Amino acid sequence: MACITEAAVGFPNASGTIPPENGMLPEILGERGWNTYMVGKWHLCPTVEMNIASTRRNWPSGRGFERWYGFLGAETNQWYPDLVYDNHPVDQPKLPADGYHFTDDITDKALEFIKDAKTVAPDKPFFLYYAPGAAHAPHHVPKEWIAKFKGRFDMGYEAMREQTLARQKQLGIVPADTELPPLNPIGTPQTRTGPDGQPFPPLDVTRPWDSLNAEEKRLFARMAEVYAGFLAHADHHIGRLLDYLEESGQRENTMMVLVSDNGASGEGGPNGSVNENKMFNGVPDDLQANLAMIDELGGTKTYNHYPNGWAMAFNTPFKMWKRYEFNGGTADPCIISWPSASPGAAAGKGELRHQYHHAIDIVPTILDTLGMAPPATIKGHVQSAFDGVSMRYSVEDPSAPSARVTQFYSMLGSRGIWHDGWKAVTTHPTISGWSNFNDDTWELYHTDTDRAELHDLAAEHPGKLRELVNLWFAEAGANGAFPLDDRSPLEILTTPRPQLTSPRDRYVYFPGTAEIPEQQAVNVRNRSYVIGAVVDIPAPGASGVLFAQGARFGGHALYVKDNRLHYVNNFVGVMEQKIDGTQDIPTGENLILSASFSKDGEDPPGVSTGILSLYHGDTKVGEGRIKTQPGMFSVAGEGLCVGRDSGEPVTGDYPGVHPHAFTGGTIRRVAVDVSGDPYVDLEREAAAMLARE
Ligand SMILES: [Ca+2]
Repeated sequence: MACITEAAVGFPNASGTIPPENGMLPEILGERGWNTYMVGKWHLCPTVEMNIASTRRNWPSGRGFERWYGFLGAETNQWYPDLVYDNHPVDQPKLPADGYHFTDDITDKALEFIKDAKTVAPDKPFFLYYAPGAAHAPHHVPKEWIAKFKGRFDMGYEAMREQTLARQKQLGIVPADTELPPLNPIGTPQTRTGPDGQPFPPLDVTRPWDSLNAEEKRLFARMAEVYAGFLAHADHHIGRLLDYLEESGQRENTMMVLVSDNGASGEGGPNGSVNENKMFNGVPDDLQANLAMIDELGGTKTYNHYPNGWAMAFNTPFKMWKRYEFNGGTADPCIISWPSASPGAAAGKGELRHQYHHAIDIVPTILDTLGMAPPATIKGHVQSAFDGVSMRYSVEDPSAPSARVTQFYSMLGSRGIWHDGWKAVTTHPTISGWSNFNDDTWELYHTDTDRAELHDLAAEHPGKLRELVNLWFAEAGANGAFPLDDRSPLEILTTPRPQLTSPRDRYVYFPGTAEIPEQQAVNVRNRSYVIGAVVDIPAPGASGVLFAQGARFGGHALYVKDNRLHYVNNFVGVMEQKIDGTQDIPTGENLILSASFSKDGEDPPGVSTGILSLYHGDTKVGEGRIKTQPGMFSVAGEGLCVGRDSGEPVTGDYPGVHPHAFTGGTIRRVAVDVSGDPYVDLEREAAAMLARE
């Protein structure tokens, strides 16, 4: 699994799947008598399998977890999560207005799972994989948690880096002579262009704090306060798990491993974002619009991310962030609490270790601690050999040399390799579209002493650099890292990927079914479409959602309010384009209420513009010019539904209460036609369908 499923290109190891020969810990432990639970983020199955019709072979339940509760995709709205429970999507137990938050919810579930089995079999061991949405975007957290950090980031990101580094030195986390890299360590649009003259990606430029005006400083500092609140809130809930273990006498008999999954994220770009979906759609963020939302940050109206200056500060003392193979993208904290009975546990308490290790070393460490050999086969699949090694030796002997010798890295066009205390890394901007990988500049660092990768020794040690670059290619071949792919987010996200059924000209949906994930639903991007609902309305007063796809941060919906038909197209959360019916909804059976978008141009390229018309049967009752979203409505979740809008609503204009169900009539079905045929043909087709019933 060379990259996330949303960037899968279908080559071996870039298919969004962890192959069965790479067995997972719950698959191993479940067979040996452990109960196995997972809550939170999965993101380890292909998008084609993130739906109710798919095989569950790559779901947590297919990979050894007996019980699970969380979301399948890359991220989820923490107020309106894309919840799946064991084998099917479920509605959240309560709404944000009633105190719902995802971290709170999954922690309750984790405790429930453990307690359920402990009640029946107190001595049976358990394995829990707890992966909160925190602190991935969106940074959603109750206001009181944000307030705890008021003013704490006013010093700006450069000053914060200095304070953090000083504390790290005091604690002995980094060598005493560690220095801070400059902001913009790989260049700026002024200093660098691609091999074919391509621009330096503006997303990866950091604005110096003293170049910001007072309003920008206020906004950027608030974004960091929100993030800190989100993380502290998650920490609080992790504490609830520890409290339970303590109270139930299991604390000293439990091994705990705490890691983050990559460096802090630069996805917020130079200015941060109140809606990161803009980035995925190639829509620039607007500072004034963001400023206007400052008091909403962290709440239900934002899908927010801090500016990349904070990513660098939170990665102190490293360069760059997630997506990059500099240490800012790859170095993570790892805290291990050993069961008190394990060798060296008492000696290692509260101590630091400096040996080089990687996430792939965690499974061998746990098996080693349990005195358990990995199985030769799982469900008939012969298992691959571990590249990772146990870290247990380091507890017993802090001065032992690193048991790892080589670690290979490659991500979205950035490449690196660590070998025996040295590291070679390219300065290639990720998701830049620069390509021409043979022209990449490789830098060489002695990271045993230079953790911040500040002193490039490539010119001094060309032989060492050659050795490492050659080793990178050998490891890349062995790990299926080719082809390299540095295309833009929009190109990557809109690349066609497998669907369970081949694309159709016409999709028919029904009320009362599970939400249809966007990847498996009709694709209305950059084309004409007609949404037609066939309804029975016995008397005036029908109201609610006929069709909805997406959310506040991008989506569209057809609904009835005040006895009129309405269509709204929420363009990337930037603007709601609303078309209102000008006549009262008729009553009767088999009425066709529809919205027809006729594309007549693109502005800018890739963004369709055209006329959206509303109809009652064949009578036009409204029209207006709109533009439609070029990329996905949502990175994950917020699918298509009929008769309600699940999760976050597309608009605040709906009548009634969440999920704004259609009432006062019956929806027979909703058809979405993308054949490009004119409206009248659709109606004829609909009439023919009715005749066949
Ligand atoms: Ca929704």
